[in-house]
Amino acid sequence: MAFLAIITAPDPRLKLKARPVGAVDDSVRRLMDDMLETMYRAIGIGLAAPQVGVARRVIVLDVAREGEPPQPLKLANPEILWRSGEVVTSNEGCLSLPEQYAEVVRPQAIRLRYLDYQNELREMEAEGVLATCLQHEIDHLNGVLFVDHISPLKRGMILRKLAKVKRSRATVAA
Ligand code: GNR
Ligand code: NI
Repeated sequence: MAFLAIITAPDPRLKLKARPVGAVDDSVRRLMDDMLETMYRAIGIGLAAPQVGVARRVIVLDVAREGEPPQPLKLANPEILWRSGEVVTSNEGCLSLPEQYAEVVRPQAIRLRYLDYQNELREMEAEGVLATCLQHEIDHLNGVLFVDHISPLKRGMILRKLAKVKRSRATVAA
């Protein structure tokens, strides 16, 4: 297992459309395992491969709450088959937009198809926090961040703040 570096915005790699994997083989399984360890260490509930610089359609999640048994999920080539008409608003954060949060409206439930850790084609239905997190991760595979779902004014405020933090860190490092 290895910890991977998480990319933060602004970075062009977060805007790319990731390519599907051909199959979930040993190298994809290693990526999934490393991503899950990286996600747990960063105290996130999801992580998409583009966030660790890999432009492939691979995501991991665990939305179990503290004290509950872990529920790790490792998915490749996830594809949303159905979205509920009902929507919910959640306060979202992102490991690639550290310490930034905003209310995002998304379908409350979804049905999706994906390849599992054994390379089996599966379908699942999700609702609530899991559905929100799955949609957030699948967005990453399409180069979309949660700030792309909010008003341009709020998006600008968050992205400017992050760029400023990055500039000041770069100055200290130089
Ligand atoms: O850790 C995370 N929390 C979170 C909270 C609300 C909605 C989505 C998320 S996903 C995020 C981790 C992350 O950046 N995944 O891409
Ligand atoms: Ni994210």
